[in-house]
Amino acid sequence: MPSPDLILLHAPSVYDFRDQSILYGPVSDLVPSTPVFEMYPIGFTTIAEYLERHGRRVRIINLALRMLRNRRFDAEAMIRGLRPAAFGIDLHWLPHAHGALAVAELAKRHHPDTPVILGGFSSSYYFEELLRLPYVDYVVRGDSTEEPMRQLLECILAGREPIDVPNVAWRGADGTVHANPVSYVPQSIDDVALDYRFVVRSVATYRDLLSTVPFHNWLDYPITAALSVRGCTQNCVTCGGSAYTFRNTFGRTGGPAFRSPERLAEDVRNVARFINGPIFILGDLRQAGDDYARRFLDAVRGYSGPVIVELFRPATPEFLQQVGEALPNFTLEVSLESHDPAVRRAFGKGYDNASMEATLRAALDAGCRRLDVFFMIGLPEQTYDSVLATVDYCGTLLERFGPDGRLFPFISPLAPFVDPGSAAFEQPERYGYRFFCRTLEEHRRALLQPSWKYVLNYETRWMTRDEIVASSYEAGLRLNRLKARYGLVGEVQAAATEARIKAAVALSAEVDGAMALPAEERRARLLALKPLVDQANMSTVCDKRELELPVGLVKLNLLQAAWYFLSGEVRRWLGGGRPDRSSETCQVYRH
Ligand code: B12
Ligand code: SF4
Repeated sequence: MPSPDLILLHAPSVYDFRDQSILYGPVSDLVPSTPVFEMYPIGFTTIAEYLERHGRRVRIINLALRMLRNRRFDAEAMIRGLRPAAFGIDLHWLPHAHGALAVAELAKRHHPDTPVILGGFSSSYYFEELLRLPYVDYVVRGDSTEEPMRQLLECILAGREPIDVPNVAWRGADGTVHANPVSYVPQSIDDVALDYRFVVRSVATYRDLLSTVPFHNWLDYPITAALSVRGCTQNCVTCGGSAYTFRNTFGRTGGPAFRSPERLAEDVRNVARFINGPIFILGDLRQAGDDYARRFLDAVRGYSGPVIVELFRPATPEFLQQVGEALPNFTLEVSLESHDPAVRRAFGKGYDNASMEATLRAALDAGCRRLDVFFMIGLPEQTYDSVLATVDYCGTLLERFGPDGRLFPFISPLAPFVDPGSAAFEQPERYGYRFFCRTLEEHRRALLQPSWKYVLNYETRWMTRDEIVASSYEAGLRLNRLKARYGLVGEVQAAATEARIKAAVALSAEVDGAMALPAEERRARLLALKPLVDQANMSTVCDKRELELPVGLVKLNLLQAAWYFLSGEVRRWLGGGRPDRSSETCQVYRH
């Protein structure tokens, strides 16, 4: 088995989650991952594909997934046995603050001479704090690290300091921290690709399928995505991926980078050659202008597989008709955040209910297969009563649009963290937020708290942490009943969700009780609760399966995958490189 130049490791949120008793709560209900956040960043695949295209060997290891699937899987032993020229670890999502650092420490402990590189959005924000840790050697900043990583690897292999490599920060031999500017910020994403042949080849080379699987039940529900954009035109105030954060933290002053619409359409078709699951087109297609959206729809026209598109603002009936004609099997996702336009406006979205309701009507008329509508808890100006009024509004929407079962409302708390670098994190008073954690270390420690109430890094002027938790459970209960009434979930599933929420509420109270005990007693009490906590830790306020679209029985096209693997190898052997960079894919529900 060849020794890779770079091994990319994805850690669980909390490294020793299998031994800890933590009531995670509904922190990951609206994404495919479990609360372990086992999904690795799409960027792992674009980095790996790019480096391989430039002659390096890269391996991805999803440690989080391996640990989740097998209680006895020994992550430390695996790390000890690896021999790359460098380790790359994502601290992309802040909820990995504990796991990513623990894995970095293990990599350094067992391989003191092997450089440890951190990257991702949270690493970019906290790079100075990271470089004070003795087990972190480099941080690659920014939203586009493929080329900086290529140059950094060259330096590492040649034993040089990366003095002229853009976006890289590092600790020099004398312990001084150096930070090159984040100057590599490309304006197009046509030069990167999430290429499934990379994954297929990697599985064959390292004889290890599980390490590259993106999330827990992906093999049963292989949702993928096509990426239209890096950056965002919107300014949702709690989002660490807003235009504001991209400008201030990732050096993206010139606006988002887009993939050309024709390439994006090609991506959709390419993904479908391997995988029969739904494809999520990430980013509102109108972000780069109506012409971009029209060109994409023209290019993708006739693709008949399930495709999910998202809207960041209301759309015209004409636009939705065009989507329906081009993609006959489309699902629409839209985040209204709240029923109350004042709350929505305070969150950064300025549209009213009437224009969005007209959009929902038009989407149904245009033939969308499903219409997922998302609401959030923990927003500026949002009170406990306002959260429950949002659930009432879901009832109104279901009454108006719901009878044929295509409209699905979801509600979930903003958890566990308001994103670092977001407007709310940077100017808490202006937006009415109070933070319990500011530094990386404070977030790392917060993740070890015994229930999600204590993990939350914020409360608002309008809701305490207790109220955020209580309103989340109450809203979950009420929405579940509504869904049962409208036949969106079956009776058995609805009863199971109700029981799970009630159990979580009771456990939450038990944990609160334990917190009042002296340290030793508290530890014992929390450990005694662990079996119940583990049971409550899967989906909480809704069943994750509610988000799934039907997929066919044959989910992965193995023959096609094998053919691509072999054709790629033959081209490599003939020295022909890898001419056809194709599909950008990831796995998404709501962001
Ligand atoms: C698509 C998306 C998702 C998808 C996941 C896609 C995936 N597998 O990556 C879904 C919907 C599942 C998702 C889930 C979550 N997301 Co999200 N997501 C996004 C979104 C909209 C786009 C990200 C994207 O397309 N990136 C483009 C790809 C190509 O690049 P990339 O993966 O970012 O990687 C590049 C760099 O980040 C960097 N990099 C990343 N990792 C590493 C590692 C190394 C070693 C190096 C060198 C570089 C590096 O280099 C890469 C290549 O250039 C952003 C918002 C935005 N506008 O960006 C939020 C965002 C990233 N998500 C966020 C959050 C909080 C989450 C959740 C924690 C939410 C939750 N509580 O459930 C979960 C975590 C899921 C998990 N890990 O299991 C926050 C992160 C803020 C923060 N600093 O923590 C963001 C910024 C905004 C938001 N609130 O939604 N998300
Ligand atoms: S929540 Fe979505 S739309 Fe809003 S700023 Fe973040 S990435 Fe953009």
